[in-house]
Amino acid sequence: MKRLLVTGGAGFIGSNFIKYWLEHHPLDRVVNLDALTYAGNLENLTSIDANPNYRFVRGDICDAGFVVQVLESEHIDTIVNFAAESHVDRSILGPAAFVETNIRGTFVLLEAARNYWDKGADESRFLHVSTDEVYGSLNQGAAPFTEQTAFAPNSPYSASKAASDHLVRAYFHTYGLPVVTTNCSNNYGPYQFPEKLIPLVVINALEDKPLPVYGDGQNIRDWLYVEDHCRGIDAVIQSGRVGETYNIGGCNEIRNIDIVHQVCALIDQMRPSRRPKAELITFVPDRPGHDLRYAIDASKIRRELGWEPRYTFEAGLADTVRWYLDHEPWWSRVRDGLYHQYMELQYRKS
Ligand code: NAD
Ligand code: TDX
Repeated sequence: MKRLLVTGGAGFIGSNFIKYWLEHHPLDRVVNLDALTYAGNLENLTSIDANPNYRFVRGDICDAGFVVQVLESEHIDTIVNFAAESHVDRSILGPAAFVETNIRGTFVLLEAARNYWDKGADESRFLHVSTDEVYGSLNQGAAPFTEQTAFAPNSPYSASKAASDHLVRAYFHTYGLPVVTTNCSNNYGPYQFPEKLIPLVVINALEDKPLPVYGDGQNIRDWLYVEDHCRGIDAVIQSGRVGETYNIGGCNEIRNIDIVHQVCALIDQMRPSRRPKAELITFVPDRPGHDLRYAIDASKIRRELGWEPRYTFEAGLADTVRWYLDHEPWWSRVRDGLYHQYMELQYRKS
């Protein structure tokens, strides 16, 4: 039986992960430590509220005293660090929070784990959830990112994640902390906050608002259904080699403009209206420093741990669009006053 501390468990991937974990490892205990920023939402977890093996604690990963107290009182043996500021556009508008949570927060967690596990925790493990964006941008035709690709982050977000990955690596080499890092490509699926491309486009299309495509829409991301990411993290927790990093990706490169067209076609089909949704597509000024292309070589995790994505993009995207159609109260509620302020600031030039 494991005792997990999941940080950032009220966000998109963290909440999917906690539900995945309790379903597949029902005897384990999961403590969810989350600050409930704009991106954290306990509504994502109502289905497990009553599970006696689950507990939510509100707190900040930068608060060392609080983190230590949770580790000790819950006898944590496994830390899964999702907590982060995660949106590239927000990091361009205001990078300070990214430095604070992503770099200092990870440092605080590492220090707390080092001190706590030094007192004798067997079988302990610190899994740091990171991103493919630390590797920078690929030109067309360049080979996908491997675990050996040199870091070249281009946004304040990716730079802060790269810094945290370096700290995690250093805690293994210097202190022998049992760390593993996963670098995953773009996730999509239920409960993703509607500032990210896919949910933003779905919701704007449903409301007949412009569908903003940055630049010429030719940028490419490698999309992975969130449940496949959760299974990858599970495999690395169970059997990943300590001190290693594992790339996780869908082998599924798609141009932004094609994604937007696919979302429009799904909505036209699932909720027919007089005007095809693709008519709402609006090209808007590009994201500063916009990375052209990400692509993951996931052969290491496939070879060592037998992980492979199970969802095709067609199936995953259709499920996702259906989920947003069926969960209007969820996305209506997460769009509070601060969300509208952010949207105004981000898309004001459009
Ligand atoms: P998210 O923004 O949806 O959720 C982040 C969560 O962290 C929220 O619940 C928020 O309240 C919490 N949080 C933020 N600051 C905190 C703090 N100081 N202390 C405690 N909790 C705090 O993010 P996501 O998309 O679920 O991403 C989760 C992790 O996965 C991040 O580390 C991100 O870098 C990484 N990642 C995301 C993707 C993706 O496509 N979304 C891909 C690869 C890696
Ligand atoms: O309105 C938009 N229009 C647009 O063209 C938005 C929000 C995005 N885009 C483009 C920018 C990207 O090329 O779509 C692509 C995807 O954008 P995001 O959903 O913001 O994701 P991205 O910037 O690629 O980063 C995501 O994947 C890696 C996550 O937000 C990160 O947390 C993760 O590390």
